[in-house]
Amino acid sequence: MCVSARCLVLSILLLYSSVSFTDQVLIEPIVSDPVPIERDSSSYLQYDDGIISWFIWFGTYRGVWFNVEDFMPGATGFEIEYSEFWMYHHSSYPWDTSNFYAEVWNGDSQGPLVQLDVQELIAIHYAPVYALYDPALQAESDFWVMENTEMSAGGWPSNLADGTPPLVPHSHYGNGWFELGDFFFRCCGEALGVALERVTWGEIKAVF
Ligand SMILES: [Ca+2]
Repeated sequence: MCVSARCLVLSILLLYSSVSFTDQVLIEPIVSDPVPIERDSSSYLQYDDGIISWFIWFGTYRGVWFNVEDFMPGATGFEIEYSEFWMYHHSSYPWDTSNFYAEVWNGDSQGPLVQLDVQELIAIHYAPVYALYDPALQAESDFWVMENTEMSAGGWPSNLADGTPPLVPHSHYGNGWFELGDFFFRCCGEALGVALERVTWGEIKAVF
């Protein structure tokens, strides 16, 4: 089954239940983050635009490839304090389990290579769940935040995506890039390399 056949447009379904969708339905964006999150001064990385359009349960693994330089040019790595996952439960497509593995891997666009962490989380409908890392994970400048659904028989729990595809896809559903938008997988932490350069530059200025 193609990926679009397993994705549903939330608003259309909720507002126009008589619509018979085939492979794809026009996207009608709805609300942004329903739960504002208090964030500290750490760097918060997200590719999604905060406006939900899709939910998806295709694939055993679904992940977002983060390139820290998209957010902080010159960064050589990222110290991850927590990752964040947004799921969506629809009564017509119920989850067979709420449990999933939250995984972090080093790796670039070619795919995850070295696993840094795995934790079992319990998904909540339309609210964030977090994997906390103490001590923080030392990730390279390219890494993946992933949902592993192997506890489910059908790729559940389903996760959210926005409806604004980036020029370079960053969301992957295991068999290919999700080209309709960006998954709501995010992370927070500190960029590595950038601060050091600032300190070094400060010292140089002081000396000369
Ligand atoms: Ca987007």
